[in-house]
Amino acid sequence: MSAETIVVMLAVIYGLLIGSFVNAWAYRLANDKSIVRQKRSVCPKCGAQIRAYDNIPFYRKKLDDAGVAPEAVSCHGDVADLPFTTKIDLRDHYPFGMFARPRDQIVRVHASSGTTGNPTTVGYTRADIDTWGDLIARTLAAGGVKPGDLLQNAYGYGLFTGGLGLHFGAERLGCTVVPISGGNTERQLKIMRDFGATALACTPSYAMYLGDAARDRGLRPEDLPIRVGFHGAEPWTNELRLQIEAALGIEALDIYGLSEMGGPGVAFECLCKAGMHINEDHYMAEVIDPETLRPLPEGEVGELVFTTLSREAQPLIRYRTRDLCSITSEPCACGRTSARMSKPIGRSDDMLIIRGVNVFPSQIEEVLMSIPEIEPHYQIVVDRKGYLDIIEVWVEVGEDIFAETMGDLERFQRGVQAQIYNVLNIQVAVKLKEPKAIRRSEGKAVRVVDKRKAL
Ligand code: DLL
Repeated sequence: MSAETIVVMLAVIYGLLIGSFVNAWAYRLANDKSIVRQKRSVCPKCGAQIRAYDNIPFYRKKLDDAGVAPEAVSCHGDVADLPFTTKIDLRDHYPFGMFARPRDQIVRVHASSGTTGNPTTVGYTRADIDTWGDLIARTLAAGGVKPGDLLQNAYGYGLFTGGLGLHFGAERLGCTVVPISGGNTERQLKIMRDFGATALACTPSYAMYLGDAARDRGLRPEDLPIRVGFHGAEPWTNELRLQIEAALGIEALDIYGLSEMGGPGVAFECLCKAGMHINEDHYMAEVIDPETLRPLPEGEVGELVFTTLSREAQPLIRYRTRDLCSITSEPCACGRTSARMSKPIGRSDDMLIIRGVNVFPSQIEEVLMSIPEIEPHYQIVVDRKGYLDIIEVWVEVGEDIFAETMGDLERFQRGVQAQIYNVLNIQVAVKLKEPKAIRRSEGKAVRVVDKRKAL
């Protein structure tokens, strides 16, 4: 073999080696998920989806099963192709199975009632808490609240997101917060006047209760320093708004949220009171038909579905809220450009909201069925006394129980009430009924009679 031939062959081999190296490098670049992800995570929608896929085994399996690989989960992908998440999914992964961050990065946990058994837990990283504070500050500012205002926070503190959610947001804005929590109306009215509260946060039913209580004590709206109230956690009407405004002499604004999305602050009303502005920089909203599960056009009433865009601890993809409402992107007179949701007009499941507390009839059934003296016939009767919801649980008991003394009967009744309280955290009145006293149904049993006015 001549020297020239050897040189040519070496050059060819060298070229082939270099070529395959360059190819492999180019291939790696094109396929390296971290590079693809870096590019994608610029878009918050993709960032959230990839965080969920990468860090939550539930989502990895769900998206894999649906044939939606992370590559397909892109800015250009249609969110309608992604599977939904439900409260049952969260309950099934109780307590921390839906967290995308290790437990030592979770700085807070809240919880809300689940359909049966376990509650659903909600985790927050430090950044999540900061974002939440920003969203509540934004909510309060939209109602004209400024640094230096004094917010009386009568939402319940604890696992419920209302109390602490409003608390940190108001501090973030620079308000003075009075963490009075719910109840003790006498003290609420005294503190309101003595401290000079200029803003109020509580459920709409409690705001009305406070208004009535003030009137009963001879207080006029102008005797109360409050200018504005932020009322949510339960459905309420514009008629009730007018009554709260008249009773307390305030602007009464709606605030919407749910534990699964982090709590209050998902959407808020501005002073135009023309629907709630959705914080679209943090939550992507869709309205779907609860039967076909297909997205509905703007303006049509359906079930609200959210995808979180910024939550680190618990990103959720297409979470079905079960709240029925419509969305508009028509400009608002306030100048904000975000889409607005209507007041929720009901739910597509059987969850009841009693004085702001979520109650699933199945939770009550679980308690009742664990008590041997109670027959499998019961009815939950929900009514409204004044502006407060009341709940009675009628249960059938065997003949023999009525042979007991009055004292024994009352003790039994109180025992059942206490067991329900332990699960629901709200007081219910248990009424013992004789056998066959509860009307039987030929079809579906009527377990819940909701006598509150249609919303
Ligand atoms: O209720 C969070 C919240 C606290 C919102 C304080 C506003 C103020 P959950 O206990 O998980 O979270 O209940 C969420 O309550 O799916 C709706 O059915 C209902 N809900 C919340 N806000 C409103 C509202 C809090 N403004 C569930 N209007 C939601 C109607 C509301 N329903």
